[in-house]
Amino acid sequence: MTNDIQRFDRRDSALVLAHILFAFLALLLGGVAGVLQGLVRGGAIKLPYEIGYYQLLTAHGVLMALIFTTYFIIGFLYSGIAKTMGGHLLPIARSLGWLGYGLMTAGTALATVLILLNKATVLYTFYAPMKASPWFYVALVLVVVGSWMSGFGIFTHYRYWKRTHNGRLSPLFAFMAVVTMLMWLIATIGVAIEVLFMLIPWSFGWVETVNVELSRTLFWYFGHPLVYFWLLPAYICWYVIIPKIIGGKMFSDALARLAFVMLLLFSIPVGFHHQLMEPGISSVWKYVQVVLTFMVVVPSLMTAFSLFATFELHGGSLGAKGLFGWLKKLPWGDVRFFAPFMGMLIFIPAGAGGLINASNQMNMVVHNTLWVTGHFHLTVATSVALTFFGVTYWLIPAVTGRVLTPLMHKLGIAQTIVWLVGMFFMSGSMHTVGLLGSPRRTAYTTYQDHPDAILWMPYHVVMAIGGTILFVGVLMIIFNVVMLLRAPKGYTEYPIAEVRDAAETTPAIFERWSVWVGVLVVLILVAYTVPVMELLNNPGAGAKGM
Ligand code: HAS
Ligand code: CU
Repeated sequence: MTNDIQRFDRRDSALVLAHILFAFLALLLGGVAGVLQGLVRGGAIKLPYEIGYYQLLTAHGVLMALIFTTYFIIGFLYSGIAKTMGGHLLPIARSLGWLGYGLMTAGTALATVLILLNKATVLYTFYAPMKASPWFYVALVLVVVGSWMSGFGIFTHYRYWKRTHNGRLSPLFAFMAVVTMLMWLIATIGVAIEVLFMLIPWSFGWVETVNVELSRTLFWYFGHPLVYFWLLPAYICWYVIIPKIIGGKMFSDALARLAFVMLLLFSIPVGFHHQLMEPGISSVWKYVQVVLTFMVVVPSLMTAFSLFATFELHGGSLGAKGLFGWLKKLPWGDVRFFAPFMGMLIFIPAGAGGLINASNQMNMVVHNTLWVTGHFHLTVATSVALTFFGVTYWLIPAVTGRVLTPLMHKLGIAQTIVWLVGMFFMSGSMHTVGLLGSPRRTAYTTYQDHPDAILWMPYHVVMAIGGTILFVGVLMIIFNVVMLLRAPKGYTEYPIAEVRDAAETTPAIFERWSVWVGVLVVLILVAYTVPVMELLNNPGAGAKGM
């Protein structure tokens, strides 16, 4: 197909590459903070120059969880929009992308400087009443508004494509990119209200107090969809890219779109599952949101089903026999497959841990312990991160016109294995010691040699060992990115799968955005109106800050 050897427009390449490379820079800096804090907590080192543990923890969380992901995601989504919708970006979409990049980069630079100056040691969730320099919040606004610009760029391109294609069904990648960005836009309204109307006036000293519980509620209205904003692009890779890489076809376009619509609907009205142990919210509303949390698990189970079906059908077409015969037919030596597949595999225990978290009684056991830290190092730092790494191996050569060499496959597989080993030790001991009660977000302490703390210590040491292995993994992926940039000139495919012939046709209703946004708004109003009113009317809820 001529379309397949079409090269990337150089202007689009520049935009995509700028995002991807910035993401890896953030990963490197965040990784340095991560390994240091792991060693501190394990009791192996003390920090020099009055650097604080919580300062490093903030840098680690902000740079890895917020900055690495957001830049990578925007770069990836833009590349897929260009690839699947006309071969290049509309100039206006590209300009919005650059505008977003500029704003986000200004915000990131400002935030990083403030964290390094110890003026924003509030961790990546910046809970009040911990108070940062007001400019830290301004920096967050720049990052969020920047990401909106990129979202608008994607929407503009999508609408133009629909208009010029007689409203035809959009390519699956583009549909998923729109869902991801739509969810992001609606979710970030919550954190924007929190920052603009609560944290900024309070940190500048214009008002004296802040309603802590309301600010946390607004944060988690955003914070849960935030984790799905990381996951959905990984799902795009699993649905749209992986079937092509293994030489198979997508199981069903309609099922994939249904899963994404459900993820859009149920990702937002569920923030209370992060606040189950907090006072000020009545248990009725916590219950409602926990029910919706279990709803949002369904599209993930559908995703697991679709993936198994894709692998099975493909294996069957190659003559695989038995329940797991298809495993033998998968391209294990191909890093484009291997890294994301390991991400999928890890997502099974990672998701199971999420179900435990969401169950009120079990949340009492695990909340605020290292178990939760273990949970999100499996979800975002393994399932999502390994998928993004897997994408990088073909994305960089595809947009720069280079080849993915056999050596790169080997380096990539080695990197993946190092990551898995490091995470096995780190996240494994986090989960275990969390069950033994060891709190998260705590610097090195022996609690005056309390017997519990003595019990925890060996696990903290294993965490540090795992963290050190992971840091080697960070260095390896950075090395691999540099190698990709220096690979020989040539052609690398941008893999987009086709749907299998026997799949049902996709109903047009999936692209009736007004319907879905309407249903979503109703769900949000149901889940949040009453509890927010209660929080607003709570006298004495204000705190001064520290
Ligand atoms: Fe979570 C806390 C509940 C998913 C991230 N989560 C966090 C935090 C983060 C995070 C960062 O209810 C900490 C926030 C903080 O700092 O306080 N989480 C869930 C639930 C799910 C879930 C129910 N979380 C994620 C994902 C994340 C993420 C995804 C990031 C990307 N989480 C919670 C709760 C808390 C929480 C509570 C608060 C805890 C507390 O007390 O503070 C679910 O949506 C998960 C559903 C997933 C599945 C798995 C499906 C499996 C698939 C793979 C198929 C594999 C194949 C390969 C085909 C049901 C799709 C097969 C191969 C073979 C060889 C067999
Ligand atoms: Cu959540």
